[in-house]
Amino acid sequence: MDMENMLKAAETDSFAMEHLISDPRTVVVGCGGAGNNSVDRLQRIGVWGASTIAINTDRAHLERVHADKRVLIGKKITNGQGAGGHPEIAERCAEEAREELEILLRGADITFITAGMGGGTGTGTAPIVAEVAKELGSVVVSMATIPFTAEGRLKGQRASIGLEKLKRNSDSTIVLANDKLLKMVPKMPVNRAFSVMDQMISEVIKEITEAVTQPSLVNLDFADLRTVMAGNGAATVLYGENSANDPHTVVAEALDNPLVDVTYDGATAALIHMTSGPELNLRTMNEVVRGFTEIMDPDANVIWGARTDPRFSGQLKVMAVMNGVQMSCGSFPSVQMERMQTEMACIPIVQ
Ligand SMILES: Nc1nc2c(ncn2[C@@H]2O[C@H](COP(=O)(O)OP(=O)(O)OP(=O)(O)O)[C@@H](O)[C@H]2O)c(=O)[nH]1
Ligand SMILES: [Mg+2]
Repeated sequence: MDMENMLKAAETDSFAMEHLISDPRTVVVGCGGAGNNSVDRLQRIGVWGASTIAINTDRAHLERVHADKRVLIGKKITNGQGAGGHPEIAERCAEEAREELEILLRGADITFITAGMGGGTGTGTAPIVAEVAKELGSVVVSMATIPFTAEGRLKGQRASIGLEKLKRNSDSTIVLANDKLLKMVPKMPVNRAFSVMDQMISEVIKEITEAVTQPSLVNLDFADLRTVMAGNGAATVLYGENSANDPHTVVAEALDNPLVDVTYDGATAALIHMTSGPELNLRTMNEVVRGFTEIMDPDANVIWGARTDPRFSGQLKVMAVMNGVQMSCGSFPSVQMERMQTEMACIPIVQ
């Protein structure tokens, strides 16, 4: 990933947005403080064709957020003051608002849900929002961050439990570890580091949406997305950007930079999308796709698309969503973990 550009974009909101075609209908829902902040950033960079919804139990936070719709839930339960780190309180708020959620989410073909796991509202509400969207027939792609080790053991445990529920209710759950920010932007104050994460989340949503909505050289469509995302798996997003002359480096860069610790063997599906200048040729495309498939399960379902854009002349940008990856237990370093044999779930050991 080109960190320089990512940082610049995070700070200036200058990331150029093309207009998206609004079919299929995309809805992005941010749950809780972190989710609301990601939606706020997405709204600022402006994904045309995707509508945004911010959901919170915290009125003060919600009032600061830019979104097409802002929904305060559980007014009688939290008095608009947040769930105070209690996912079970937030769950009650979401259950109470179920009908309202159904009205908001009806008609969406793709629902992106974003939340920071570890607090109350995002952890408690995101799985219920996912469940409602799924029941309405939408493809549900969740993007969840897991807390910094430094945030402590309790948050790690809450995050782990919330993430399992979210995974169960989503077609695909993209996990991003905040600790990865320490490697990428170690000296950055925490608020700005969070804004880098929010920027990444926004860009992934934009990339996936564009991959299926914008006309491409090799087209991906909504049915492809549904195929790749189905299966209740954990997914990771990989980004690489470099010279178009060197597709190997772009793929290596992408594979070296997962936003959570994962192993790729056994990965069941991937959606690969590349963008390059008009000179993009078949050989480059082939090398990129081969670079990913080589490290995946031989039976993996790989779907890919490509778009040319004069602004990317000489450059090659690759984004891949890999589904069914194994999340290493090291991803929850604040909690001692044990890997379950049968499933990829990580369960906390309470000492
Ligand atoms: N990406 C991102 N992550 C954040 C941000 N703020 C907090 N986080 C992470 O998200 C986790 C949950 O925090 P919040 O989203 O503020 O919590 P909440 O869901 O609003 O929960 P309550 O306030 O307890 O109701 C934290 O433990 C952090 O790891 C943010 O602005 N952006
Ligand atoms: Mg909050």
